[in-house]
Amino acid sequence: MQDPEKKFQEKIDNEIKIEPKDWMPEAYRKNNIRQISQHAHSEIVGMLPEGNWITRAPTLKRKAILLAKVQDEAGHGLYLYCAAETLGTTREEMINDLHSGKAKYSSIFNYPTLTWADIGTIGWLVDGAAIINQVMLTRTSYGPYARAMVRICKEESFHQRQGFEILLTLSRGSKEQKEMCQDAINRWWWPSLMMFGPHDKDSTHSDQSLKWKIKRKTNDELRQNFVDMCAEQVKILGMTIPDPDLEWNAQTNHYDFGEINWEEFWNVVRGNGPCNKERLEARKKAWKEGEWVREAASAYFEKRKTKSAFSKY
Ligand code: BYC
Repeated sequence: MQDPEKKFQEKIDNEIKIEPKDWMPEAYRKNNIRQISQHAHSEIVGMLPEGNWITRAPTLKRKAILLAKVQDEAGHGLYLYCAAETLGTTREEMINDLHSGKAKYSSIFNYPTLTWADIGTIGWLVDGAAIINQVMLTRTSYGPYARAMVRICKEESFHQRQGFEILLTLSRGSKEQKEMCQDAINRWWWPSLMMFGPHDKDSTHSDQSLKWKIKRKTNDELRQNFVDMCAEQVKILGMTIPDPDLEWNAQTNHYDFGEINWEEFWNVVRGNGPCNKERLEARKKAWKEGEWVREAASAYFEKRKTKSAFSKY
């Protein structure tokens, strides 16, 4: 009989997706649960900074678009929780880990949304960074995660365009609107670069994730793709990126850019960013207040099960 680990690696090498009932190394299962649940939490916590602006969006049209975007994010979180559940964890375990601080979510959602331009900037930069990362994840080796990513990426690219369009409108507006636009870009630029995680040399999971094709590119490679994309797009806005070291390098065919403040990154990841406490409190409150809905849904499910069992006779 063939060694299961060898068979598993052969599948990965031959681009055959790993499915829930397939044999997999325990570390592969755990690494996927970690990443997928962290991703799901990011979608759900990511609804909070934008949700803050639903009642204050400047027009009815903007309000409807923002509402739809935030609802999409709830949907993304749900597909991802379901994908993680296929690996043997439960929704309850994942939520408990988020609430206890054991599970992480993206550092970016611990920054405040101070003006309407922040909503445009989140769409352009945060969703932009998410797409660069997630397009690669449509080819991740775990089947349910890869399939969830295909759908999420389609919606995400619409999100990015709507964000850019908000900024384009502001960048062509009054002096105050232009200043608001530049100020939001200044505040969100560096935290957006941090979304890709630590430098490759400091990444804990990269080697294993690359070997198992959970990740296809490294943190630094994806970050570079993002910088190259934004450095061009910002010209259309007539705005600037707050980095004096940002410069085209004809030798590497990429933009050079300045050093990230890693102390700030780890501080936010460890729970001490500007909004960490507020975000977790909001999630805990929502979970508690939704208890009766979960109970009612379970009771309805049980009732339907009993009914259909009897309807056979
Ligand atoms: N924030 O070994 P590493 C979105 C942690 S977009 C917090 O390189 P890995 C959305 C990392 O977990 C955002 N923690 O890790 C957009 C690890 O700690 P643990 C969500 C971070 O996994 C708009 C340690 O640092 N996207 O959803 O190989 C609106 C060492 O890192 C961060 C995803 O989650 C960070 N930025 O690479 C609404 C994409 N970076 O776990 C929603 C899927 C690193 O050992 N995830 N850490 O305690 C990934 O692609 C990878 O997990 C990462 C990190 C690139 C993020």
